This record gives sequence, C-alpha cells and structure tokens, in this order.
Amino acid sequence: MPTSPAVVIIPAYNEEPGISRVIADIPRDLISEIIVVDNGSTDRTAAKAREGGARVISQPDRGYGAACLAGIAGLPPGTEVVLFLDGDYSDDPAQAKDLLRALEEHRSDLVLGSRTRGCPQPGSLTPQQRFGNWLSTAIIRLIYGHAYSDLGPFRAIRREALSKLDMQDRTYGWTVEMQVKALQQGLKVVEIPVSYRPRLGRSKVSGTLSGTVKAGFKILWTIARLSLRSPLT
Ligand SMILES: Nc1nc2c(ncn2[C@@H]2O[C@H](COP(=O)(O)OP(=O)(O)O)[C@@H](O)[C@H]2O)c(=O)[nH]1
Ligand SMILES: [Mg+2]
Repeated sequence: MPTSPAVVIIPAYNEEPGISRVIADIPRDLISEIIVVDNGSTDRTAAKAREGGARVISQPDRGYGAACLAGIAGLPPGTEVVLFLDGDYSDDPAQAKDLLRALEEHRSDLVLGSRTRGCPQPGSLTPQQRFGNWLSTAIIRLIYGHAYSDLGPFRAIRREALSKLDMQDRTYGWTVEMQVKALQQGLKVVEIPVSYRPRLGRSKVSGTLSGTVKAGFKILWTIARLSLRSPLT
C-alpha cells in the first residue's frame, strides 16, 4: 500500500554527537522534509543538522514540547503525516518505514513506537523510566480502558489528527498529552515494537535525578489534569 510522504520533526538540545547519524539513517524515499528544532543548543547541533540536509528551526525557549510545537508551526503546507523522532540516536530512524506502513495498513491516526515491546538494549531504558511507563500506562488503562505499553518519543501521526489534538504541553508532558487526548477524541491508535539503544551524548532527562523527578511529576500531572477536565469525552 502506498504511504503518504511525511515530514520528520526532531527536537534537539545539544545533540551534536548523534544528530548527523539520526538524519543520515532516515529513509528519504518516504520523507519529504526533515526539520530539526534547535532548542537553544550551545554546541554544533544546528550546523550539523544543516550539513546533513535538514531544515533547522530555532526555538530558544527550552522544553521538549516547546520544540515540538515550533516544529509543527513550521510544517510546510500540505503536510499529511508528521513523524516525531529524538535527536540522540536511541531510536532507529530506519524504522520510520515501519511506523508509516502501520499508519497506512491499519488506517490509523497515530502509530506509536513501543520500546518495551521491542526488546530495548541493556542500559537504554532506566529502571525509573520503566517504572514511570508502567505507572502512567496503568493509570491511563484504568481511566480509559486502553493499554498503552510505552510513552516513547518515536511516533507518526496524521496532520489532521494532530491539529484536532490542539497540543499545548511545552515540556515533558508532550508525549502523554498526545496519547491521552487521542483516546479522549477516539482516534485510531496502533502500537508497533521499535528498537531502542543507549543514546549518543549526554542525557538531559532520564539520566539525571532532577530530570527524572520533574518528568515523572509532569507526566502524572498531565494525565490527571486532562482526565479531570474531560474524562472519556
Ligand atoms: N530534556 C530536554 N530535551 C530536549 C529539550 N529540547 C529538545 N530536547 C530533545 O528531546 C530529546 C529527549 O531528551 P533526552 O535527553 O534524550 O531524554 P531521555 O531520552 O529521557 O534521556 C532529545 O532529542 C533532546 O535533544 C529540552 O529543553 N529538554
Ligand atoms: Mg533520549
């Protein structure tokens, strides 16, 4: 089945060690453009991204969601599918093919790459991340009856569905906001296993205590806030 051309958005904050390889491994035949959102990097992330053929958008306001929102604001007109991917080479960009294929084959709105279903390499997911994933997905299952297995970054979504979700979170609540709102709005969601390996460069979230705590609270708060506002609607 033919797949729609997709635009890739990569939020990147000081990802000089990995960004070139991430870009180089993206299968170009299915991707019409690669946008790297430089989130105030102090290294050569932006220069390397340009060298690799990506369009660089600068978003000086730090935050994962802020970077993703800036990428969305910069999408070319006519974009039908958006693929999100991290800049640290933990995900395998070649698997963009599998995500896009699943989007078409299942006629879904959102395809999530599940790291827990895909045998993550030792050291790539910390025990705190596994626990956080387990807790968050268990709470979502209790409220919405849908069993997600992960809140990972690698995902493909139809542009129309993305607009309907009206994404707002500017930090670590981004991925879970998308998943909860997708259930609230009855989107067709599919998960496929993806691989995951230890990142290149230094972690800013899961590898630090403050990042882990802040991300954990933000994720739980996001689930609570969205569910109290409009459960199951
Ligand atoms: N933590 C963090 N990551 C950002 C920010 N802006 C963009 N990113 C990117 O978000 C992705 C996830 O961050 P990372 O440090 O790998 O988190 P981890 O995988 O949980 O260790 C990477 O591609 C970062 O470069 C930001 O302000 N904070
Ligand atoms: Mg990472």
